[in-house]
Amino acid sequence: MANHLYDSLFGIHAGKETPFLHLPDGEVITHGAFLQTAARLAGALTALGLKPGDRVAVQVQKSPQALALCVACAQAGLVFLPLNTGYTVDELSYFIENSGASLVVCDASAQAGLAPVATQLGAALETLNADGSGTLTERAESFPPAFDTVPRAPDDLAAFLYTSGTTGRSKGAMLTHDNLVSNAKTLADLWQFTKDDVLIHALPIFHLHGLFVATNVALATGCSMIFHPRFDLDQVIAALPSATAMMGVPTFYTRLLGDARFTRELVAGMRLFISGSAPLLAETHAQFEARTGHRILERYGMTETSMNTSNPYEGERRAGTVGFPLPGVELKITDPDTGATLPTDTVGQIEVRGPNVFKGYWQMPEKTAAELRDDGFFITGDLGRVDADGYVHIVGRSKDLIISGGYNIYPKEIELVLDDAPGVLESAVIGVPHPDFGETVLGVLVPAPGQTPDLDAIMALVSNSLARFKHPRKLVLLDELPRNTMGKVQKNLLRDRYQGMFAKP
Ligand code: MCA
Ligand code: AMP
Repeated sequence: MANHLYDSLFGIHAGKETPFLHLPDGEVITHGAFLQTAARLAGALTALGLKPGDRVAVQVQKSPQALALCVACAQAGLVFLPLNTGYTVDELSYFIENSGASLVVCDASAQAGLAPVATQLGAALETLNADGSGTLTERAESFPPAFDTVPRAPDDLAAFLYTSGTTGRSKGAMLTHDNLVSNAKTLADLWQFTKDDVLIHALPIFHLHGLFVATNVALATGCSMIFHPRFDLDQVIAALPSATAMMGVPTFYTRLLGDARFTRELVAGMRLFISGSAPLLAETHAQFEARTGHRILERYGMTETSMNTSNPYEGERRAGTVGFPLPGVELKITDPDTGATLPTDTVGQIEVRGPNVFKGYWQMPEKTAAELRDDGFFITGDLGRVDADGYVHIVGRSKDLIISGGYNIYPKEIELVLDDAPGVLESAVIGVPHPDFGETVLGVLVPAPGQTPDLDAIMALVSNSLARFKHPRKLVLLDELPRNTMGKVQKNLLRDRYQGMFAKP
């Protein structure tokens, strides 16, 4: 048996001296050299005693070695579990425990904090730093640059990506080899990538967007990537004249538009700008076209499903829509109460089915059953409609979710911390419009009778338990939360009340 992911996307480049990664310091890593690094890492992982199907939890800075670690896991039949570099030890403990990870790989600076957790949970701990050094790299050096790929079937697990839940408990979305392979091939074809493309990669690699959409499309076609450690406006502007394509979240595009150096001439060699992970304002779409002559191609996806829809490459890219279902993906709009399919132009819940749809949530059969129907349709939690021309419009979310700069934040997780804070009776966390991040987090607190909560102390409490990107940008006090007759907090009224709080000056 072959190894579906490795043989379909990664290993096909073995021995090729074609450029794969262009680094900011001018270094170029070829496909062949990259795969040799991955093979050495696969050797080291196997020698550590990891067996096919074991989970490898990875919280490291973005680097070529970090990307090679993902490939090494595929080659060795392991399940790669990337984690946001901002997560606190509290958050990490949950992921390591819940996934039953056998190995944790972290930056050396996080080693002291994580060692007790790893020991307690029976996981080995290795380091991998932003510059590629670390104990794992040292081990890998003694292994050969080739590795006997472990057989894996299309339905075997390749990755776990945790997504937060509306109850505040994160769920491990189980992605199979074929989920990743099928989506990468479809997208590479649809977006007309070729080996001559040069893709700007400034996304983090702990989310599906940067880790799989961008990287796997590049690997599926053998093109190269300008690989930036993070989105840095100056670096991206410097890279644009040498690039042909870019993938980003809307904040990338609004930041570029905010810079006078971003001109039609600068992007003369570009053929494609793709946006996703959060809604792109029609206003941004129009400004972008006026400035550059390019119409941004917006697409829609989820951790659980990879990409579902995309605006067309050749046809009209319609602002405010996410285009058509991808080839092989079925999409329907259903009534949230009955599950019945709704007619054209009627708003309902978006459901999708196809080879892209994940296998379920790790060890959470009830949650899986609640969202993944027996017939294979996945209930996305997004609300939308399909217009008469077939374009999908996302009009809202039935899940209580904030998307800030492309990061998903589940209010419940923050409310649980705020509700426990001294002097607080209850809280509601909402997303309000923000000029840079699209939405940002606002915490609304109701003081306990006769008490005045210390907002600075509460922010300190939040910092200890939650990653920085989840922190409320502001906390406000309110005498009581608006509720409907059923007693449910009416967050829409709160959003209306505070919507102008971070408006542009
Ligand atoms: C950074 N901070 C944030 C965010 N990013 N806070 C809220 N939301 C964020 N997205 C914090 C920083 O820690 C910092 O805190 C402060 O906010 C300001 O940082 P700044 O320098 O402005 O931010 P940055 O480092 O430039 O990052 C902004 C960013 C980044 C470039 C937009 O967030 C980013 O790369 N986002 C992409 C996320 C992504 O890939 N999403 C895909 C997931 P302090 O001031 O205290 O230091 S969704 C997905 O994968 C699905 C499948 C899909 O459809 O794609
Ligand atoms: P994640 O948890 O990272 O998988 O986030 C997936 C969610 O991001 C989707 O369910 C949508 O709510 C949102 N999303 C992704 N792409 C888009 C888009 N182009 N427009 C609006 N929302 C999007």
